[in-house]
Amino acid sequence: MASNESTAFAVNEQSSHACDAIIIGAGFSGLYQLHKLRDELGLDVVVLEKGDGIGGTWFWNRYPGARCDSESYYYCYSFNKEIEQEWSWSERYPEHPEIRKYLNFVADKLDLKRDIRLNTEVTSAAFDDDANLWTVQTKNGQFFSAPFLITAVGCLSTANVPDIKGLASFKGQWYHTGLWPHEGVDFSGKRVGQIGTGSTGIQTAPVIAEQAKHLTVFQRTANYSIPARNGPVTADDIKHTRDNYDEIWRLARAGTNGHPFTISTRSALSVSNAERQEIYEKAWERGGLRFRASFSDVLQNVEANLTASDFLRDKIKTVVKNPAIAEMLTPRDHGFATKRPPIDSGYFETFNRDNVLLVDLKAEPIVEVTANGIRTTKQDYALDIIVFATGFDALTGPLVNLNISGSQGIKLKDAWAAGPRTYLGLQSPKFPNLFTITGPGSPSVLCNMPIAIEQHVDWITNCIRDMRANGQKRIEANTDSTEKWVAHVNEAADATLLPMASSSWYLGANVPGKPRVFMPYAGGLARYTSICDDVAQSGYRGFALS
Ligand code: N01
Repeated sequence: MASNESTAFAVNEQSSHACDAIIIGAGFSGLYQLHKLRDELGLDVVVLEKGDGIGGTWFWNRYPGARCDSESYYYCYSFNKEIEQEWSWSERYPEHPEIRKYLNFVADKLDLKRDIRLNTEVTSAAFDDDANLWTVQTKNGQFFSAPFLITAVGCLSTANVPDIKGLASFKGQWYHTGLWPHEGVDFSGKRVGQIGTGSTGIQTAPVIAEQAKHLTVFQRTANYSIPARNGPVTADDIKHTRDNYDEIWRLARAGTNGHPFTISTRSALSVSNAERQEIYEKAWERGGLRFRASFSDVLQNVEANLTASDFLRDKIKTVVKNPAIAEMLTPRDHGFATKRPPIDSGYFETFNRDNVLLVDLKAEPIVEVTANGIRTTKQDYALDIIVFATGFDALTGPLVNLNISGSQGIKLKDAWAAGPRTYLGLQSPKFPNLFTITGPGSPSVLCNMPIAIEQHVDWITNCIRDMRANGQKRIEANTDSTEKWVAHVNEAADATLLPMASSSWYLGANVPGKPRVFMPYAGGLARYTSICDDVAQSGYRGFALS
């Protein structure tokens, strides 16, 4: 292990900014954390943001068709009545520019921007054990130091571009959806190849197909998808949600996934075939992620899951005209919602278009990218543009890439070499005073994110408040409590069907070489919140405070 001296920075005092807390990232998490620490606790806080604007995931994900999968009226903050009552969404599922507009509205309303440093990419962070101080270095050579460091870097922010032979030789343009050019991409007259059919690929393919001369979709794993049924939000809808927000937020916090609807208490196996079909039909017509809530055991019982999977497989046949293509698009290797279920606007219909071709990569894997396109084991596909909708190094990638060294110089990358080890998804042993918003081991990506974020930020803020009130300067997760939490995260996942999808990014399976560990906490938001509250009330059981 490296000594503390070798990893602590030699800081030039003049270039260093000292404050009470450093937050990395200016998305939903960073903005709310800044507000809480600065405006409620009165701390001196700085937010360091790599992008030249705020918005986090919504700053980077500007691919065609990028919109939220949670409904707009609850994909927003719940902590401020004025914001809640003043803001109006235009669509059931907001598109990325509208979400950025919302976050800018919030940031302006709360006067947050004065404490956000844009174009400031963190390149490393190191903890000084003697001073109980974090020092953060940025790409432009600045240093920031503070007793508390809070990562608000998102769960899906490190692009996963597969290492395909020959990509550098491609004469056309290629893009990853999570790093989309702000000026947009002109697809007109172009032959486009899209790799990936997760939530992103399913959102973007219909839009690209409308704009491009030709689209080839390279599919490795067929996916389920539910129609989003997007549409405008009416004045009546707005009035209804504004009048009912207290109940909406109560429901969202009381549930498993931070959505303001309850999961049915009935088993899919407790009703007749006809009744089950009718319930699924209604959920299909309503659209969106709520389909999952049709029965209590869709994600708990293999037989129950099969009823939902079969219903959705049949729907593909009714939409896609060519039976051979419909079969290629039909998922057979995993049950519905064991991977994050996408929702779509015309995805399966896209394969009825004359200018769209589907390539099954299981039957003909990619061999290489050539100067002119993609070569599979069967043929060459000529392309002008390649779109990588290939997902992210989820949950751990954004944290490990910060190059964090904790107590006695231990690197986060090494501490997590066999998979992330956190206590409550909030802290890791040997990384004192470092808090992670929606980190691995917390419900995070299994939830409606703003609600999960608010719970984490509130807990972290209360913890810092309590520490300051008690004159404590250091908090660190115990190894013992961390090991127990990691075991509990596994138990919670094993009580569901989620670990069954072997190619899921929840398991890190999408990134070659990444350890296969189920990362988010699947025990539900309400249960998780009560565990976190109980830990705090017990005087922070499982943490060492001094
Ligand atoms: O990424 P993914 P995503 N060769 O990892 C394929 C959130 N999100 O960006 O399944 C060929 O799900 C891969 O194939 P396989 C949401 O939580 C939210 O789509 O690994 N193919 C898969 O088809 C979501 O779950 C919104 O076999 C390769 C695809 O690429 C998460 O982000 C919108 C490959 C990647 O799918 C990630 O979604 C969009 C290779 N080498 C996304 N490598 C909202 O609206 C990967 N693939 C909030």
